[in-house]
Amino acid sequence: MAEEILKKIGELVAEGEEEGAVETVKQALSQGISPLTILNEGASKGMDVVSEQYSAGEVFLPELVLAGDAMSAVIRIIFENMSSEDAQKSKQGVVVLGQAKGDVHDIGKNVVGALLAVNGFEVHDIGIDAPVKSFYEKAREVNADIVGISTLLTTSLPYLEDTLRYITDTGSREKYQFIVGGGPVTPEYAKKIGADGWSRNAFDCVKMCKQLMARGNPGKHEPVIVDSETGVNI
Ligand code: B12
Repeated sequence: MAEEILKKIGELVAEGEEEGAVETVKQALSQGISPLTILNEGASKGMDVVSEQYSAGEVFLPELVLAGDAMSAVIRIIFENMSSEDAQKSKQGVVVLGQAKGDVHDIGKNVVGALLAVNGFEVHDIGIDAPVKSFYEKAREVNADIVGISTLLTTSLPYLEDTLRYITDTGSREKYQFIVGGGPVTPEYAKKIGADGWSRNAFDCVKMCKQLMARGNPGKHEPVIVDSETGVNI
C-alpha cells in the first residue's frame, strides 16, 4: 500500500503533475507515511527518473521545468510537516545556505536545507544565483556556524572558491565551516579549494555538519567527506 502511493508520487513528480503530486503527498501523510520516507522513497525517485531521461535526450527543458516545479511544491509540504514533527530537536548550529552565482537550480539545495532544519539546524537560505559576498554578509548577520554553497553547473564552480576567498579576505575564515556540494563538486575539488566539508547527498550532509560542529576549528583541518554511496566517512 505504502509502496504503491510512494511509486505514484515519484511518477507524478517525474511527469510534472504538480497538483496531483501535492494531493498524493497529502494522502500519504494522512496514511501516516513519514515525510522523510515520502521525500526519499517517493519524490526523489521521480527526480532521478527525469534526470536520467534528460541525460538520455528523452525529455527536454520544458519537462524538466515542470518536474522541478512539482518537486519544489512537494518539498514545501514535506518540509512543513517535518518541521512540526521535529520542532522539539535541540539546536545543532546555524547554517547559511545558497546556490552559487549564475545557478538557478534549487531542488538539491532545498532538500539539504529541509533535512538540516528537521535535524535541529537553524537554516538561512539566501536563494539562487547568490552573489559571492551575500554568503559572508548573511553569515555575519545571523552569526552562522556553517556556510554552505551548492552548484550543479560547472560554469559556476569558480564562484565556490571566490566565496571562500571573500570570507578569508574579511578575516573571518576561522569563524565559519565552509561546505560545498552539488553535481560537479567533487571531494577533490572541496579539498583543493580548502573547504571544510563535502557530502554526496542531503542525508550525508546532516552527518557531515554534525561532525564539523563537534570538531570545530574551521579552516584548520582536511575536509570532512561523507559519502553513503562509497561508504566513505572521513
Ligand atoms: C531539474 C533540472 C533543471 C531545472 C531546475 C529546476 C529547479 N527548480 O531546480 C531547470 C529546467 C530550471 C534547469 C535549468 C538548466 N539546467 Co538543469 N538540470 C536539472 C536536472 C535534470 C536535475 C537536478 C535536480 O534537481 N536533481 C535532484 C536533486 C535532489 O539532486 P542534486 O541537485 O544533485 O542535489 C543533491 C546533491 O547534489 C547534494 N547537494 C546539493 N547541493 C548541495 C550543497 C551542499 C553544501 C552539500 C553538502 C550537498 C549538496 O544533496 C542534494 C540532495 O540529496 C539535472 C541533471 C542531473 N542529473 O543532476 C540538470 C543539469 C544540472 N542541468 C544542466 C544544465 C546545463 C541546465 C541549463 C544551463 C540548461 C539550459 N541550456 O538552459 C539550465 C541552467 C540555468 C541556470 N542558469 O542555472 C546540466 C549541468 C551540466 C554542468 N555540469 O554544468 C545538468 C547536469 C543536465 C545535463 N546532464 O546536462 N535544470
